[in-house]
Amino acid sequence: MNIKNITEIQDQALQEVEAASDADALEAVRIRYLGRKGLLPDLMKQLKDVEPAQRPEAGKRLNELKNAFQERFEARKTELEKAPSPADKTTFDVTLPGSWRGLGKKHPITQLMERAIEIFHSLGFTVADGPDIETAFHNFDALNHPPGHPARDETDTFYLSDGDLLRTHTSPVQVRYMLAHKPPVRIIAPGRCYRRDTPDATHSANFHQIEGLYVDRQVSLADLKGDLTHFAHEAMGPKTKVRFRPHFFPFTEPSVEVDFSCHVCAGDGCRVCKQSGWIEIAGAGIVDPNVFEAVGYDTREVTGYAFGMGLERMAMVLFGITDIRHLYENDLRYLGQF
Ligand code: 2NL
Repeated sequence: MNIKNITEIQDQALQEVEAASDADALEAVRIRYLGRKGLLPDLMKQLKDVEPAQRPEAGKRLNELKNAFQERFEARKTELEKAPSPADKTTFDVTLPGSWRGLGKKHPITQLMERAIEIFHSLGFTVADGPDIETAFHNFDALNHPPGHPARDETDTFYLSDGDLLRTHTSPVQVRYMLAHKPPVRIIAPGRCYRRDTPDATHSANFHQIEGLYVDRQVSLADLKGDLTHFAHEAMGPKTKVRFRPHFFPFTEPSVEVDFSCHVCAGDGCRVCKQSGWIEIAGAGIVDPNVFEAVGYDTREVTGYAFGMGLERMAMVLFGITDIRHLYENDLRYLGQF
């Protein structure tokens, strides 16, 4: 040990004190130099080996080192205590561009439902809704499904233990509406429906329908044709053709199935319409008098038309979706395309 040595150690020690970036680092520096097994106590012990002539000077320099260290240590400690914590120091650069998280999108079923509502709204329809859990009366009896009708079967309908059920169509919404309002009626009932189907590419136990009901004096099949044709032109383009084929539904008589000309090939025949040129869009008909009797409407005063369409089916043909399950797997990369 010599005087030059001590000066170098002092320079080094003071630099380290200065460089300590927080209280813990500073304490570590103090322990390294002044701690019981630190460098300074060690140097003090070595004093006895220094040449007697130089010993007083060396001792003095060691004391100076200790004092200088302690002084810088205290100063740095106060500095760090006053300084804001690293978290507080984080500054916010208001000129940086924000991070882009991408826009959300409506589910294709929601998009279709909102568009259909908009179009029927322009024809004077208002939206009605009702419960998903229904009574057998509102879902079946009032809709001319006699006891023993196959749709009522436990293999087709989800029943609750009290005999109520998950609605199999949105028609009970219209039944409730008619029970609560006198004619005329012009409503649409969009919503979730449930059927006990085994899921596959075209069947889901949970799907969406939009139904419409128009009741007034002298409502006819001509009104139904005109309104659904207007809907076709608005939804699929003004060149869309519409055709009605005879069919059967328990709650309408006569009943029809409604086809729109294929939006992909305009009727020429393609993969989407299975070479027929037509796509089946809705079921409809003139409300059966038994339905009006169940809700207390006078069948000598009023007639009505009703229709129903499945939104998943429509989404599949419009958007070219090949498997209904894609609509419910909620892969945002898939759904974001529509
Ligand atoms: C289909 C067929 C249809 C109705 C729904 C209805 C409602 C009342 C009275 C009479 Cl309150 N009818 N709804 C009528 C005919 C067909 O839907 O294939 N839907 C996907």
